[in-house]
Amino acid sequence: MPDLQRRELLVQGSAALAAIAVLYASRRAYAFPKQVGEEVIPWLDQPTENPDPVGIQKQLVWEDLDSWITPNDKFFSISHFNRPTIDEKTWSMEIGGLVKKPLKLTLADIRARPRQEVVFTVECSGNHGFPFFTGGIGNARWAGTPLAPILEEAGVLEKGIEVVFFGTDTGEVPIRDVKMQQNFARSMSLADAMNPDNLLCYEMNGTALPAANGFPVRLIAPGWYGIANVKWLKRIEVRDTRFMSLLMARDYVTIREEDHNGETVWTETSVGRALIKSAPAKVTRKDSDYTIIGAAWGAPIDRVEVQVDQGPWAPATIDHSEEAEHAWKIWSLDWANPSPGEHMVTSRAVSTTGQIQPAMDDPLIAKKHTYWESNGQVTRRVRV
Ligand SMILES: Nc1nc2c(c(=O)[nH]1)N[C@H]1C(S)=C(S)[C@@H](COP(=O)(O)O)O[C@H]1N2
Ligand SMILES: [Mo]
Repeated sequence: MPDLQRRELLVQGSAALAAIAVLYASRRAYAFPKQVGEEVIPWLDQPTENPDPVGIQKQLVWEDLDSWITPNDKFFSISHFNRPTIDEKTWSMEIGGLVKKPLKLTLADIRARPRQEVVFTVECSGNHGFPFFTGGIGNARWAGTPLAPILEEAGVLEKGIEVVFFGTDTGEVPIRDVKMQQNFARSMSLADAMNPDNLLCYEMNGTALPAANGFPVRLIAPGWYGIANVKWLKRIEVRDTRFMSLLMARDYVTIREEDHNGETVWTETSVGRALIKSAPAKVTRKDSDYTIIGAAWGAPIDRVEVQVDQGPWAPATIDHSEEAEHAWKIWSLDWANPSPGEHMVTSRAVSTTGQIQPAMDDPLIAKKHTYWESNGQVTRRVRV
């Protein structure tokens, strides 16, 4: 699009936004808690039956979202292999590979180190990639000790560029006719691993990590998709080449068609950092007042806009009562006098750097051939 035309559209766009802000007066500053006499209207479109109730547990039921922090007993969990039960008395973790001084840490050693907390929304990158998988997300206060000083203490050697995190869980990994029993493993570049936000985490919302979420110790990598947050840690290893495990280089790979001057280029990238996203959580009714409530995450969120049916995008009100850099933002919008019948509700998040959550027909989403990184705009159907 020529620059001038684009600018004109943007100007018109913001004028339109101002006009409809009056139409949808966003009076509700706090989305939670539920107000007296408020009723939740269930979405007409519901996820299909979970085909893997062992691997995928406790998905978020969006209509039930009523707190910024997701309680542990309602927090989703994913396991690709088995779900190990670990005895903390015999458990310890090694930090080895290309380091001057390999370390072995018990849970007590890790707990004795400086404590750091982060409120971080974990989303599985496959969330919204399948009709049965729309609740692979939760927000928790994680506590542990920073990883970087431990790597520093071990002393990464000059040629170390990659840090591999091995879980205790194992599963069968096939390549052609070769089958191997391997540990769950994911890696990060040394620079990414040294991020001061990364935690060797042993606590979730004030209690020991639940078994499903990685007891006794997991990696918490704020700003990354769920897959990077390796649970049931067993060993951390520094290596001198990129690590091409199942979950780095074959599964959890995003394959896209990109257009480069009329020619198709196929890109294949390993899922890593989270992407900007939002979703409507629920529509509530109190007497004749309707409210749309939702969440936005994956990038520093500037604003969220909501579209009903094919109408204009209306600015939602962000609830600033509970916020953190790596946590979802809860938003709401008063929906004045919806006409009786079925409606479609779509949200889109805009980041502080002007990134907009892509529409489902944006080439970023439409030309993506794999499930992961499904951060396209979410549309829900509701009858009022
Ligand atoms: N060891 C290990 N870590 C793992 C997984 C796993 O199967 N094994 N699943 C990953 C995936 S795909 C996701 S989305 C997150 C989910 O974290 P949760 O189970 O605590 O919600 O854990 C990640 N860490
Ligand atoms: Mo995941």
